Amino acid sequence: MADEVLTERHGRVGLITLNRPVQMNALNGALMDALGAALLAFDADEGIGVIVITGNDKAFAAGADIAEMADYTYSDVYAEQFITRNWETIRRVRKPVLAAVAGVALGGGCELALACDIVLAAENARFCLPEIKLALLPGAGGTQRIARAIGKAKAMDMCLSARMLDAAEAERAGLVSRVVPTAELRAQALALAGKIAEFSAPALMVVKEAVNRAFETSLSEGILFERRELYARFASADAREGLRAFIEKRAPHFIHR
Ligand code: CO8
Repeated sequence: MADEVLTERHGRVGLITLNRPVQMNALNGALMDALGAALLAFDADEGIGVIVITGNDKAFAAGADIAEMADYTYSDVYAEQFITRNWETIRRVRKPVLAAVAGVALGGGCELALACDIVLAAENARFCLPEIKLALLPGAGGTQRIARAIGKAKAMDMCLSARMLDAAEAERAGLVSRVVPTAELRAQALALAGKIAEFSAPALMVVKEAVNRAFETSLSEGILFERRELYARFASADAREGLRAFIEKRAPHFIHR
């Protein structure tokens, strides 16, 4: 099997590199299946705290593989559970997932970044949802996540006119959290992920779940969920250690329990 994704470990960070450079990392079924398997493997690995997904300098990913989709019929996509089969995997990952985006993040590539928890962009990053040019729509969560990420006006502009955002505008709009020099993207992504991965793993999972709850529920239900999770933290070894370490003016030693 070709290596559609490459995986590396950097301390407590699991790095996944999308690896179809000749096709600008177009997201065919094999790549998405491999990405899902790599995500689940890192998610189950107690030695990993944070997962980073990246591409290459030219392309994070240029979208769904157009050649693969060209002859799809309704029966094909229904039977194969297109999108559902491998994109729902991303939603099952409990650890923080950071997208490190250089070059183009188009269509499904932009949607993949949107499905991650933090998006770090290189100065040369470009974000676009050009599916309308193919008479399709951003169908891997794009219409829903882009509206939540950047608001209706810009979301409609991107989806209806295929307008491209450069890294600076994407940061202003709230699609990405930080912009870094292109040559430093990988190092800065690993450094940020490494810093986060030192925090208590179960606390990170709870934070991710709680923030994501904000998109799924009312404010009062979300706050109730948050409060219960805060109470539950007091039953954890790591919260006890974090509080004690502060009082004792020393660095905490988390055991991820
Ligand atoms: N699918 C398949 N092949 C692609 C794709 C793609 N999305 N993008 C690029 N390639 C291939 C090209 O065909 C070319 O191959 P070849 O050399 O064999 O002709 C090679 O990659 C290099 O591309 P270019 O020669 O075009 O390189 P340029 O630097 O001139 O342009 C671009 C790069 C701007 C990325 C250009 O290739 C482009 O516009 N690509 C298409 C972008 C696009 O429309 N993406 C949206 C696809 S639709 C989609 O994502 C649906 C989302 C919902 C479902 C998600 C499920 C995964």
